[in-house]
Amino acid sequence: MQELKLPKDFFFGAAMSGPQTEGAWRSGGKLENLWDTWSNEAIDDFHDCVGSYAGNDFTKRHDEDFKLLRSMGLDTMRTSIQWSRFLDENGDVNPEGEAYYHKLFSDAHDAGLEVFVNLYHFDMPTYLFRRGGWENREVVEAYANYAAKAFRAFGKEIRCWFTFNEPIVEPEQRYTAGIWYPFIKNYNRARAVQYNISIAHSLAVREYRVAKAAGLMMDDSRIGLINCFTPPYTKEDPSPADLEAVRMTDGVSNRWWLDIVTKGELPSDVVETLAERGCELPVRPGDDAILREGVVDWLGFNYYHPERVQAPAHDVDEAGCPVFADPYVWPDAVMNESRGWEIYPKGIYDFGMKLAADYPDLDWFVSENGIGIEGERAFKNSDGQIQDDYRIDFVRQHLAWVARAIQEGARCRGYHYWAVIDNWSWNNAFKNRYGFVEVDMQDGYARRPKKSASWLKQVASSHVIMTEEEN
Ligand code: BGP
Repeated sequence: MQELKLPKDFFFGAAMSGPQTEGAWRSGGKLENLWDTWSNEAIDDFHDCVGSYAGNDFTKRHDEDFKLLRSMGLDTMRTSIQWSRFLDENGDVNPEGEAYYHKLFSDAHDAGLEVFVNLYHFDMPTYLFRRGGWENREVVEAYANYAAKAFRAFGKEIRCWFTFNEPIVEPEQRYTAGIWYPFIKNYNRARAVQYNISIAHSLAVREYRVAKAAGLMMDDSRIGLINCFTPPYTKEDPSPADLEAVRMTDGVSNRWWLDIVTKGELPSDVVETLAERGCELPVRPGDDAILREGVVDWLGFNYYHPERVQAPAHDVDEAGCPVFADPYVWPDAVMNESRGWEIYPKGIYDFGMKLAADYPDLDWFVSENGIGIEGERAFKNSDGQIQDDYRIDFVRQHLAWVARAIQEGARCRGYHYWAVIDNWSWNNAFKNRYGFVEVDMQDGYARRPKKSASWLKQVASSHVIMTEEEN
Protein backbone atom coordinates (compact mmCIF):
# COMPACT_ATOMS: atom_id res chain seq x y z
CA MET A 1 0.00 0.00 0.00
CA GLN A 2 1.10 3.53 -0.68
CA GLU A 3 0.11 6.61 1.31
CA LEU A 4 -0.61 9.71 -0.75
CA LYS A 5 -1.19 13.08 0.86
CA LEU A 6 -3.31 15.97 -0.33
CA PRO A 7 -2.36 19.53 0.71
CA LYS A 8 -3.63 20.78 4.08
CA ASP A 9 -5.76 23.51 2.51
CA PHE A 10 -7.26 21.15 -0.10
CA PHE A 11 -11.05 21.35 0.25
CA PHE A 12 -13.63 18.57 0.04
CA GLY A 13 -17.24 19.16 -0.83
CA ALA A 14 -20.50 18.23 -2.45
CA ALA A 15 -21.60 19.19 -5.96
CA MET A 16 -25.30 19.52 -6.68
CA SER A 17 -27.69 21.64 -8.70
CA GLY A 18 -31.00 23.41 -8.10
CA PRO A 19 -33.06 21.54 -10.70
CA GLN A 20 -31.86 18.12 -9.48
CA THR A 21 -32.47 18.66 -5.79
CA GLU A 22 -34.90 21.45 -4.94
CA GLY A 23 -38.23 20.09 -6.10
CA ALA A 24 -40.90 22.58 -4.98
CA TRP A 25 -41.28 23.30 -8.66
CA ARG A 26 -44.60 25.04 -8.37
CA SER A 27 -44.13 26.97 -5.17
CA GLY A 28 -42.69 30.37 -4.39
CA GLY A 29 -43.51 31.78 -7.81
CA LYS A 30 -41.15 29.44 -9.63
CA LEU A 31 -41.70 29.40 -13.38
CA GLU A 32 -41.40 26.36 -15.64
CA ASN A 33 -38.01 25.40 -16.97
CA LEU A 34 -37.37 23.00 -19.84
CA TRP A 35 -37.20 20.01 -17.45
CA ASP A 36 -40.64 20.81 -16.08
CA THR A 37 -41.99 21.28 -19.60
CA TRP A 38 -40.53 18.01 -20.84
CA SER A 39 -41.86 16.24 -17.72
CA ASN A 40 -45.32 17.67 -18.40
CA GLU A 41 -45.31 16.80 -22.08
CA ALA A 42 -43.80 13.28 -22.02
CA ILE A 43 -43.43 11.80 -18.55
CA ASP A 44 -42.77 8.36 -20.11
CA ASP A 45 -39.39 9.65 -21.26
CA PHE A 46 -38.27 9.69 -17.61
CA HIS A 47 -37.08 6.58 -15.79
CA ASP A 48 -40.00 5.15 -13.78
CA CYS A 49 -41.96 8.24 -14.87
CA VAL A 50 -40.22 10.40 -12.24
CA GLY A 51 -40.13 13.93 -13.63
CA SER A 52 -38.46 17.11 -12.45
CA TYR A 53 -41.06 17.86 -9.81
CA ALA A 54 -39.53 16.44 -6.66
CA GLY A 55 -35.77 16.82 -6.98
CA ASN A 56 -34.51 14.87 -3.99
CA ASP A 57 -36.71 16.78 -1.53
CA PHE A 58 -33.86 19.15 -0.67
CA THR A 59 -36.18 22.11 -0.15
CA LYS A 60 -37.78 20.35 2.81
CA ARG A 61 -34.71 18.53 4.04
CA HIS A 62 -31.83 20.89 3.47
CA ASP A 63 -30.99 21.31 7.17
CA GLU A 64 -30.75 17.55 7.55
CA ASP A 65 -28.61 17.37 4.40
CA PHE A 66 -26.21 20.08 5.58
CA LYS A 67 -25.68 18.14 8.82
CA LEU A 68 -25.00 14.99 6.81
CA LEU A 69 -22.42 16.77 4.65
CA ARG A 70 -20.68 18.12 7.73
CA SER A 71 -20.76 14.69 9.37
CA MET A 72 -18.76 13.38 6.40
CA GLY A 73 -16.05 15.99 6.96
CA LEU A 74 -17.04 18.20 4.02
CA ASP A 75 -16.45 21.95 4.22
CA THR A 76 -17.93 23.25 0.96
CA MET A 77 -20.85 22.61 -1.39
CA ARG A 78 -21.91 23.87 -4.77
CA THR A 79 -25.45 24.33 -5.91
CA SER A 80 -27.13 26.48 -8.55
CA ILE A 81 -29.67 29.24 -8.42
CA GLN A 82 -32.59 28.42 -10.69
CA TRP A 83 -33.16 31.30 -13.07
CA SER A 84 -36.82 30.23 -13.21
CA ARG A 85 -37.14 30.68 -9.43
CA PHE A 86 -35.15 33.87 -8.98
CA LEU A 87 -36.60 36.05 -11.77
CA ASP A 88 -40.09 36.57 -13.12
CA GLU A 89 -41.08 36.70 -16.80
CA ASN A 90 -40.19 40.39 -16.99
CA GLY A 91 -36.67 39.71 -15.81
CA ASP A 92 -37.38 41.27 -12.41
CA VAL A 93 -36.49 39.66 -9.10
CA ASN A 94 -39.16 37.35 -7.72
CA PRO A 95 -39.05 38.31 -4.01
CA GLU A 96 -40.04 34.79 -2.90
CA GLY A 97 -37.28 33.30 -5.04
CA GLU A 98 -34.74 35.70 -3.60
CA ALA A 99 -35.89 34.88 -0.05
CA TYR A 100 -35.64 31.16 -0.85
CA TYR A 101 -31.93 31.42 -1.70
CA HIS A 102 -31.09 33.85 1.14
CA LYS A 103 -32.46 31.27 3.57
CA LEU A 104 -30.76 28.33 1.86
CA PHE A 105 -27.36 30.03 1.88
CA SER A 106 -27.63 31.29 5.44
CA ASP A 107 -28.73 27.86 6.73
CA ALA A 108 -25.73 26.27 4.95
CA HIS A 109 -23.38 28.84 6.43
CA ASP A 110 -24.87 28.30 9.89
CA ALA A 111 -24.18 24.59 9.45
CA GLY A 112 -20.51 25.37 8.72
CA LEU A 113 -20.54 24.92 4.94
CA GLU A 114 -19.23 27.42 2.41
CA VAL A 115 -21.59 27.60 -0.59
CA PHE A 116 -20.28 27.93 -4.16
CA VAL A 117 -22.97 29.26 -6.47
CA ASN A 118 -23.42 28.38 -10.11
CA LEU A 119 -25.86 30.40 -12.20
CA TYR A 120 -26.95 27.92 -14.84
CA HIS A 121 -27.23 24.13 -14.84
CA PHE A 122 -29.05 23.15 -18.09
CA ASP A 123 -32.23 24.83 -16.77
CA MET A 124 -33.43 27.24 -19.45
CA PRO A 125 -36.70 28.93 -18.38
CA THR A 126 -39.37 27.74 -20.79
CA TYR A 127 -40.69 31.22 -21.67
CA LEU A 128 -37.18 32.09 -22.88
CA PHE A 129 -36.84 28.83 -24.78
CA ARG A 130 -40.08 29.75 -26.56
CA ARG A 131 -38.26 32.89 -27.76
CA GLY A 132 -35.47 30.78 -29.25
CA GLY A 133 -33.42 29.88 -26.18
CA TRP A 134 -29.66 30.10 -26.70
CA GLU A 135 -30.18 30.62 -30.43
CA ASN A 136 -31.57 34.09 -29.73
CA ARG A 137 -29.21 36.91 -28.67
CA GLU A 138 -32.04 38.49 -26.66
CA VAL A 139 -31.94 35.45 -24.40
CA VAL A 140 -28.18 35.92 -24.05
CA GLU A 141 -28.90 39.51 -22.90
CA ALA A 142 -31.59 38.20 -20.54
CA TYR A 143 -29.01 35.88 -18.98
CA ALA A 144 -26.64 38.82 -18.42
CA ASN A 145 -29.48 40.66 -16.66
CA TYR A 146 -30.14 37.57 -14.52
CA ALA A 147 -26.45 37.28 -13.59
CA ALA A 148 -26.24 40.99 -12.69
CA LYS A 149 -29.30 40.69 -10.42
CA ALA A 150 -27.90 37.57 -8.73
CA PHE A 151 -24.58 39.32 -8.00
CA ARG A 152 -26.45 42.25 -6.50
CA ALA A 153 -28.75 40.07 -4.38
CA PHE A 154 -26.17 37.61 -3.03
CA GLY A 155 -22.81 39.30 -3.59
CA LYS A 156 -22.19 39.83 0.12
CA GLU A 157 -23.10 36.22 0.99
CA ILE A 158 -21.27 34.17 -1.63
CA ARG A 159 -17.54 34.18 -2.32
CA CYS A 160 -17.23 31.64 -5.17
CA TRP A 161 -19.33 32.18 -8.29
CA PHE A 162 -19.61 30.22 -11.55
CA THR A 163 -21.35 31.37 -14.71
CA PHE A 164 -22.19 27.95 -16.16
CA ASN A 165 -21.99 24.26 -15.42
CA GLU A 166 -20.89 22.25 -18.45
CA PRO A 167 -21.75 24.71 -21.23
CA ILE A 168 -20.84 22.03 -23.80
CA VAL A 169 -23.68 19.74 -22.66
CA GLU A 170 -26.77 21.55 -23.97
CA PRO A 171 -25.24 21.94 -27.46
CA GLU A 172 -24.49 18.24 -27.32
CA GLN A 173 -27.58 16.72 -25.70
CA ARG A 174 -30.26 19.09 -26.99
CA TYR A 175 -28.87 20.11 -30.38
CA THR A 176 -26.51 17.38 -31.70
CA ALA A 177 -27.37 14.00 -30.19
CA GLY A 178 -30.99 15.13 -29.89
CA ILE A 179 -31.62 13.01 -26.81
CA TRP A 180 -32.84 15.86 -24.59
CA TYR A 181 -35.80 18.11 -25.28
CA PRO A 182 -36.21 19.67 -27.91
CA PHE A 183 -34.43 16.72 -29.65
CA ILE A 184 -32.61 18.60 -32.41
CA LYS A 185 -29.87 16.86 -34.42
CA ASN A 186 -27.91 19.58 -36.10
CA TYR A 187 -24.19 20.08 -35.47
CA ASN A 188 -24.15 23.59 -36.91
CA ARG A 189 -27.03 24.80 -34.72
CA ALA A 190 -25.23 23.26 -31.76
CA ARG A 191 -22.14 25.34 -32.49
CA ALA A 192 -24.27 28.49 -32.75
CA VAL A 193 -25.72 27.67 -29.32
CA GLN A 194 -22.20 27.05 -27.99
CA TYR A 195 -21.05 30.39 -29.37
CA ASN A 196 -23.96 32.27 -27.83
CA ILE A 197 -23.41 30.59 -24.46
CA SER A 198 -19.79 31.75 -24.68
CA ILE A 199 -21.01 35.33 -25.18
CA ALA A 200 -23.44 34.88 -22.28
CA HIS A 201 -20.60 33.65 -20.05
CA SER A 202 -18.45 36.63 -20.99
CA LEU A 203 -21.26 39.14 -20.39
CA ALA A 204 -21.86 37.60 -16.95
CA VAL A 205 -18.16 37.94 -16.08
CA ARG A 206 -18.39 41.59 -17.17
CA GLU A 207 -21.39 42.09 -14.85
CA TYR A 208 -19.48 40.43 -12.04
CA ARG A 209 -16.49 42.76 -12.48
CA VAL A 210 -18.80 45.79 -12.56
CA ALA A 211 -20.52 44.63 -9.35
CA LYS A 212 -17.17 44.02 -7.70
CA ALA A 213 -15.83 47.45 -8.67
CA ALA A 214 -19.00 48.96 -7.16
CA GLY A 215 -18.25 47.22 -3.84
CA LEU A 216 -21.22 44.87 -4.13
CA MET A 217 -19.24 41.63 -3.89
CA MET A 218 -17.12 40.19 -1.08
CA ASP A 219 -13.52 41.43 -1.23
CA ASP A 220 -12.10 37.94 -1.72
CA SER A 221 -14.80 36.77 -4.15
CA ARG A 222 -13.87 35.02 -7.38
CA ILE A 223 -15.61 33.94 -10.54
CA GLY A 224 -15.12 30.84 -12.64
CA LEU A 225 -16.54 28.46 -15.20
CA ILE A 226 -17.20 24.75 -14.74
CA ASN A 227 -16.96 22.31 -17.62
CA CYS A 228 -16.87 18.56 -18.12
CA PHE A 229 -13.51 18.42 -19.84
CA THR A 230 -12.88 15.15 -21.62
CA PRO A 231 -9.23 14.24 -22.07
CA PRO A 232 -9.02 13.11 -25.71
CA TYR A 233 -7.33 9.87 -26.77
CA THR A 234 -7.14 7.89 -30.00
CA LYS A 235 -5.63 4.62 -31.21
CA GLU A 236 -2.14 3.69 -30.07
CA ASP A 237 -0.85 3.89 -33.63
CA PRO A 238 -2.88 6.79 -35.05
CA SER A 239 -3.12 7.94 -38.65
CA PRO A 240 -2.96 11.70 -39.44
CA ALA A 241 -6.75 11.56 -39.85
CA ASP A 242 -7.13 10.10 -36.33
CA LEU A 243 -4.98 12.92 -34.96
CA GLU A 244 -7.08 15.45 -36.82
CA ALA A 245 -10.17 13.93 -35.16
CA VAL A 246 -8.47 14.46 -31.80
CA ARG A 247 -7.59 18.07 -32.64
CA MET A 248 -11.17 19.01 -33.47
CA THR A 249 -12.78 17.04 -30.63
CA ASP A 250 -10.38 18.57 -28.14
CA GLY A 251 -10.76 21.96 -29.83
CA VAL A 252 -14.55 22.11 -29.64
CA SER A 253 -15.03 20.43 -26.25
CA ASN A 254 -12.00 21.57 -24.25
CA ARG A 255 -9.78 24.25 -25.79
CA TRP A 256 -12.79 26.34 -26.77
CA TRP A 257 -13.57 27.00 -23.08
CA LEU A 258 -9.99 27.01 -21.85
CA ASP A 259 -9.01 29.73 -24.34
CA ILE A 260 -12.01 31.87 -23.39
CA VAL A 261 -11.36 31.65 -19.66
CA THR A 262 -7.60 32.26 -19.90
CA LYS A 263 -7.16 34.45 -23.01
CA GLY A 264 -10.62 35.84 -23.73
CA GLU A 265 -10.75 34.41 -27.23
CA LEU A 266 -11.81 31.33 -29.17
CA PRO A 267 -9.15 28.95 -30.54
CA SER A 268 -8.58 30.32 -34.05
CA ASP A 269 -7.68 26.94 -35.61
CA VAL A 270 -11.04 25.53 -34.49
CA VAL A 271 -13.04 28.52 -35.74
CA GLU A 272 -11.21 28.38 -39.10
CA THR A 273 -11.83 24.65 -39.59
CA LEU A 274 -15.50 25.06 -38.68
CA ALA A 275 -15.85 27.86 -41.26
CA GLU A 276 -14.03 25.85 -43.94
CA ARG A 277 -16.54 23.07 -43.39
CA GLY A 278 -19.57 25.35 -43.67
CA CYS A 279 -20.23 25.90 -39.97
CA GLU A 280 -20.45 29.68 -39.53
CA LEU A 281 -20.80 31.06 -36.03
CA PRO A 282 -23.37 33.82 -35.35
CA VAL A 283 -20.68 36.46 -34.77
CA ARG A 284 -21.74 40.07 -34.29
CA PRO A 285 -19.62 43.23 -34.42
CA GLY A 286 -18.15 43.86 -30.98
CA ASP A 287 -18.13 40.22 -29.93
CA ASP A 288 -14.33 40.07 -29.73
CA ALA A 289 -14.38 42.73 -27.03
CA ILE A 290 -17.10 40.83 -25.12
CA LEU A 291 -15.15 37.56 -25.29
CA ARG A 292 -12.05 39.32 -23.97
CA GLU A 293 -14.01 39.93 -20.76
CA GLY A 294 -14.63 36.20 -20.33
CA VAL A 295 -11.32 35.61 -18.53
CA VAL A 296 -11.99 34.11 -15.09
CA ASP A 297 -10.23 33.68 -11.76
CA TRP A 298 -10.32 29.89 -11.68
CA LEU A 299 -11.87 26.83 -13.26
CA GLY A 300 -14.00 23.84 -12.30
CA PHE A 301 -13.12 20.53 -13.97
CA ASN A 302 -15.92 17.92 -13.95
CA TYR A 303 -14.41 14.54 -14.73
CA TYR A 304 -16.37 11.40 -15.43
CA HIS A 305 -14.78 9.78 -18.47
CA PRO A 306 -12.26 10.31 -21.26
CA GLU A 307 -13.18 10.82 -24.93
CA ARG A 308 -11.73 8.25 -27.34
CA VAL A 309 -12.07 9.16 -31.00
CA GLN A 310 -10.86 8.18 -34.44
CA ALA A 311 -11.16 9.49 -38.00
CA PRO A 312 -14.81 9.58 -39.08
CA ALA A 313 -16.19 7.10 -41.60
CA HIS A 314 -18.19 9.94 -43.24
CA ASP A 315 -17.32 13.63 -43.52
CA VAL A 316 -20.91 14.82 -43.50
CA ASP A 317 -23.98 13.65 -41.56
CA GLU A 318 -27.61 13.26 -42.66
CA ALA A 319 -28.35 16.92 -41.90
CA GLY A 320 -25.47 17.99 -44.17
CA CYS A 321 -23.32 19.08 -41.21
CA PRO A 322 -19.62 18.27 -40.85
CA VAL A 323 -18.46 15.23 -38.90
CA PHE A 324 -15.02 15.55 -37.35
CA ALA A 325 -14.69 12.29 -35.41
CA ASP A 326 -16.22 8.89 -34.72
CA PRO A 327 -16.07 7.21 -31.32
CA TYR A 328 -13.18 4.81 -30.83
CA VAL A 329 -13.79 1.80 -28.60
CA TRP A 330 -10.61 1.06 -26.70
CA PRO A 331 -10.35 -2.71 -26.27
CA ASP A 332 -9.03 -2.35 -22.69
CA ALA A 333 -11.76 0.02 -21.54
CA VAL A 334 -13.30 -0.63 -18.11
CA MET A 335 -16.93 0.41 -18.21
CA ASN A 336 -19.50 1.55 -15.71
CA GLU A 337 -22.26 -0.43 -17.40
CA SER A 338 -25.05 1.39 -15.51
CA ARG A 339 -24.14 4.70 -17.16
CA GLY A 340 -22.25 3.51 -20.26
CA TRP A 341 -19.23 5.62 -19.31
CA GLU A 342 -15.64 4.42 -19.31
CA ILE A 343 -13.86 4.48 -15.94
CA TYR A 344 -10.37 5.83 -16.50
CA PRO A 345 -8.96 7.47 -13.35
CA LYS A 346 -5.67 8.41 -14.99
CA GLY A 347 -7.58 10.83 -17.26
CA ILE A 348 -7.91 13.25 -14.34
CA TYR A 349 -4.11 13.28 -14.03
CA ASP A 350 -3.49 13.58 -17.78
CA PHE A 351 -5.83 16.55 -18.08
CA GLY A 352 -4.48 18.16 -14.89
CA MET A 353 -0.94 17.94 -16.26
CA LYS A 354 -2.11 19.35 -19.60
CA LEU A 355 -3.57 22.33 -17.72
CA ALA A 356 -0.26 22.76 -15.87
CA ALA A 357 1.66 22.73 -19.17
CA ASP A 358 -0.63 24.80 -21.41
CA TYR A 359 -2.36 27.10 -18.88
CA PRO A 360 0.24 27.28 -16.10
CA ASP A 361 -1.35 30.19 -14.17
CA LEU A 362 -4.81 28.66 -13.99
CA ASP A 363 -6.10 27.47 -10.60
CA TRP A 364 -8.72 24.74 -10.73
CA PHE A 365 -10.56 22.18 -8.67
CA VAL A 366 -12.33 18.93 -9.41
CA SER A 367 -15.86 20.28 -9.45
CA GLU A 368 -17.60 16.92 -10.14
CA ASN A 369 -16.50 13.31 -10.14
CA GLY A 370 -18.60 10.32 -9.22
CA ILE A 371 -20.09 6.98 -10.14
CA GLY A 372 -23.80 6.26 -10.65
CA ILE A 373 -24.86 2.64 -10.19
CA GLU A 374 -28.21 1.05 -11.03
CA GLY A 375 -29.88 -1.34 -8.59
CA GLU A 376 -27.83 -0.47 -5.52
CA ARG A 377 -30.46 -1.92 -3.19
CA ALA A 378 -29.06 -5.33 -4.15
CA PHE A 379 -25.90 -4.37 -2.22
CA LYS A 380 -27.68 -3.92 1.14
CA ASN A 381 -26.35 -5.86 4.12
CA SER A 382 -28.58 -7.36 6.81
CA ASP A 383 -28.76 -3.94 8.52
CA GLY A 384 -30.07 -2.39 5.32
CA GLN A 385 -26.88 -0.44 4.56
CA ILE A 386 -25.65 -0.33 0.95
CA GLN A 387 -22.13 -1.81 0.78
CA ASP A 388 -20.76 0.31 -2.06
CA ASP A 389 -17.12 -0.78 -2.15
CA TYR A 390 -17.06 0.03 -5.88
CA ARG A 391 -17.65 3.70 -5.01
CA ILE A 392 -14.81 3.71 -2.49
CA ASP A 393 -12.50 2.20 -5.15
CA PHE A 394 -13.63 4.72 -7.77
CA VAL A 395 -13.05 7.78 -5.59
CA ARG A 396 -9.84 6.44 -4.09
CA GLN A 397 -8.33 5.86 -7.54
CA HIS A 398 -9.32 9.28 -8.82
CA LEU A 399 -8.05 11.06 -5.70
CA ALA A 400 -4.77 9.17 -5.94
CA TRP A 401 -4.25 10.54 -9.45
CA VAL A 402 -5.21 14.03 -8.24
CA ALA A 403 -2.60 13.78 -5.47
CA ARG A 404 0.06 12.73 -7.99
CA ALA A 405 -0.84 15.58 -10.33
CA ILE A 406 -0.54 18.09 -7.45
CA GLN A 407 2.85 16.65 -6.49
CA GLU A 408 3.95 17.23 -10.09
CA GLY A 409 2.80 20.84 -10.22
CA ALA A 410 -0.93 20.81 -11.02
CA ARG A 411 -2.81 23.71 -9.38
CA CYS A 412 -5.76 21.68 -8.13
CA ARG A 413 -7.29 23.20 -4.99
CA GLY A 414 -10.08 20.82 -4.02
CA TYR A 415 -12.48 18.01 -4.84
CA HIS A 416 -16.26 18.04 -5.03
CA TYR A 417 -18.05 14.73 -5.40
CA TRP A 418 -21.20 14.33 -7.50
CA ALA A 419 -23.59 13.68 -5.83
CA VAL A 420 -22.93 13.12 -2.14
CA ILE A 421 -26.64 12.54 -1.53
CA ASP A 422 -28.52 10.60 -4.27
CA ASN A 423 -30.37 13.02 -6.52
CA TRP A 424 -32.49 13.27 -9.65
CA SER A 425 -30.43 12.56 -12.78
CA TRP A 426 -32.36 14.28 -15.57
CA ASN A 427 -34.28 11.76 -17.68
CA ASN A 428 -32.50 8.90 -15.89
CA ALA A 429 -34.29 10.21 -12.77
CA PHE A 430 -33.27 7.92 -9.86
CA LYS A 431 -32.04 5.01 -12.01
CA ASN A 432 -28.32 5.43 -11.30
CA ARG A 433 -27.40 6.36 -7.74
CA TYR A 434 -24.30 8.48 -7.11
CA GLY A 435 -24.54 9.16 -3.39
CA PHE A 436 -22.50 8.35 -0.32
CA VAL A 437 -25.98 8.71 1.17
CA GLU A 438 -28.97 6.75 -0.11
CA VAL A 439 -32.27 8.47 -0.75
CA ASP A 440 -34.95 5.87 -0.14
CA MET A 441 -37.81 6.61 -2.52
CA GLN A 442 -39.91 3.90 -0.90
CA ASP A 443 -39.63 5.66 2.44
CA GLY A 444 -40.48 9.28 1.63
CA TYR A 445 -36.96 10.27 0.49
CA ALA A 446 -35.39 9.16 3.80
CA ARG A 447 -31.60 9.57 3.90
CA ARG A 448 -29.34 6.61 4.83
CA PRO A 449 -25.53 6.74 4.77
CA LYS A 450 -23.94 4.00 2.66
CA LYS A 451 -20.73 2.19 3.63
CA SER A 452 -18.70 4.74 1.64
CA ALA A 453 -19.85 7.65 3.87
CA SER A 454 -17.51 6.71 6.72
CA TRP A 455 -14.64 6.13 4.27
CA LEU A 456 -15.19 9.63 2.83
CA LYS A 457 -15.15 11.13 6.31
CA GLN A 458 -11.81 9.52 7.04
CA VAL A 459 -10.24 10.81 3.80
CA ALA A 460 -11.76 14.30 4.05
CA SER A 461 -10.52 14.72 7.59
CA SER A 462 -7.05 13.18 7.17
CA HIS A 463 -6.28 14.25 3.57
CA VAL A 464 -4.57 10.87 3.21
CA ILE A 465 -5.36 8.29 0.54
CA MET A 466 -4.19 4.73 0.93
CA THR A 467 -3.79 3.13 -2.48
CA GLU A 468 -2.14 0.33 -4.40
CA GLU A 469 1.27 1.30 -5.87
CA GLU A 470 0.08 1.41 -9.49
CA ASN A 471 -3.54 2.22 -10.30
C1 BGP B 1 -22.85 16.03 -15.07
C2 BGP B 1 -23.86 17.05 -14.66
C3 BGP B 1 -24.66 16.69 -13.45
C4 BGP B 1 -24.91 15.21 -13.24
C5 BGP B 1 -23.73 14.33 -13.66
C6 BGP B 1 -24.03 12.85 -13.75
O1 BGP B 1 -22.65 16.09 -16.44
O2 BGP B 1 -23.27 18.31 -14.38
O3 BGP B 1 -25.82 17.44 -13.49
O4 BGP B 1 -26.12 14.84 -13.68
O5 BGP B 1 -23.21 14.72 -14.89
O6 BGP B 1 -24.70 12.54 -14.95
P1 BGP B 1 -26.08 11.81 -15.02
O7 BGP B 1 -26.92 12.42 -13.96
O8 BGP B 1 -26.60 12.07 -16.38
O9 BGP B 1 -25.81 10.36 -14.77
